[in-house]
Amino acid sequence: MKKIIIATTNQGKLREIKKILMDLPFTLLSLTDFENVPEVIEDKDTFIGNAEKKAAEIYNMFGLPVIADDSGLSVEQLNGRPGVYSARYAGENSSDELNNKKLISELKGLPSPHPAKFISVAVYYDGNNYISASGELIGEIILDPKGNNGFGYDPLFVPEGYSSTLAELSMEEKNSISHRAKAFNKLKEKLI
Ligand code: ITT
Repeated sequence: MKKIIIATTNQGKLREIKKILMDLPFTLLSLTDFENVPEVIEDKDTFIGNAEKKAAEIYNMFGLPVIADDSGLSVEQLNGRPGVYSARYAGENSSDELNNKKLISELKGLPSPHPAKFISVAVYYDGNNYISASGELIGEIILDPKGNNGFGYDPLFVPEGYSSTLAELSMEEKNSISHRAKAFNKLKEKLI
C-alpha cells in the first residue's frame, strides 16, 4: 500500500488526523516512525505558508508523500491572535497549560462573549503538486477551563450551538464538527 507521512509532532492532532484518514487506501506514517527528524521552523505568517513549508521539508527528507496541518485559534477581541503563533503563544516550547493561562489573562476584563474561531489548513505534497484544503470552527472562549479530552485550547473553546467545551466532547464528536475534520475531509475528497 502507498505510504503517506503525516507531518506533525503534535500527538493530539495526529490522533484526530489518523482517525479521519483511516479509510484511505494508504499506510499512514507519522514523524514518530522516523528517528532524529530535524525541526521544521514555522516562520511564515500564514497557515497555508507554514503548512506547505512543513510538507515540503518533510518530503525532501524522506521522499514520500506528505500531509501537514497548520492550525490555530483566532480571537476577535485580540485582533486574530494568537493565530499562526497559537502553539507558542506563551513563548517558545510553551505548554498547552501556559498558552491557556495567557489567553485567560488577556481576555480577563474584556466583555463577554469572546468570539473566536479555530482554523486548519491541510496540505498534501508529493514532490510535484501541493493540494490544500481549509476548515473553520466558530465558537467562543470561556475563561474557566472545562474537560480533559482533546488538546491545546480545547478546554476553553465552546463551539457555536454547544454548551460544552471541545475538551468535554469525545474525539468522534469533535471530529464531526472540527476545523481539522472539515479541512481533512475536503482534502480526502481531492485525493480520491
Ligand atoms: P506541528 O507543527 O508539529 O503539527 P504544532 O502544535 O506546532 O504541531 P501548529 O503549529 O499548527 O502545530 O499549532 C497549532 C496550535 O494551535 C496547537 O498547538 C494548539 O495550541 C492550537 N490548536 C490547533 N488546533 C487545535 C484544536 O483542535 N484544539 C485545540 N487547540 C488547537
